Amino acid sequence: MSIRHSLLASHVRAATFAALLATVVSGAPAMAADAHAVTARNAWVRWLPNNLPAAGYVTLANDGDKPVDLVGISSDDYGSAMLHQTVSNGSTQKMVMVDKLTVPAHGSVAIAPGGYHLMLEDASHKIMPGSTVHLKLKFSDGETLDTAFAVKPPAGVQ
Ligand SMILES: [Cu+2]
Repeated sequence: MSIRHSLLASHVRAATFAALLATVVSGAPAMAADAHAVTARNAWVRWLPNNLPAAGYVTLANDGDKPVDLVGISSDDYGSAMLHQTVSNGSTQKMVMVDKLTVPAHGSVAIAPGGYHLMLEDASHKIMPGSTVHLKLKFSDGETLDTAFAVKPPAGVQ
C-alpha cells in the first residue's frame, strides 16, 4: 500500500512538474534569452599522461539574487567526475571529496589549482591536449550547465 501511495505521489509530482515546465516554456518569450543564473568561464582541464586522473578547472559566476550550489558533475568523456578539494596539512596535501560548492549571489567562485578541482577519471576515449571535453555541471536550482573544457598539457610538458 505504501509503495502504491509513493508511486502515485511521484506520478502526481511528475504531472505537476510537467505543468510547471509548460508554464515556464510558454512564458519564455517574455523572459531574458539567458535565464541561467550561473555561467561558466575559463573552463580547462589539466591533462596528465598514462591515463592518470585529469583535473578540471572553471570559474562559476552567479548573476542571481540567491546563492546556488554546484551539486553534481557528470560527463560522457569520463567514467568518473567528482568535485575535490586539495587540503594542505603542513607539508602534506590531500584531496577530499566535496558534496557541494556554493556560488554566492552576485558573486563568483573559482575552481582553480591549489583549491578545488573536478577530478576526472576513466576517460571513455582518447583525450589529448588540444581536445575539448564536456562536463555537465548540476546546480541546486535545477539547472545543468553543459560546459566545454579545453584540454591542456601540464606545466612543463609542451
Ligand atoms: Cu582530486
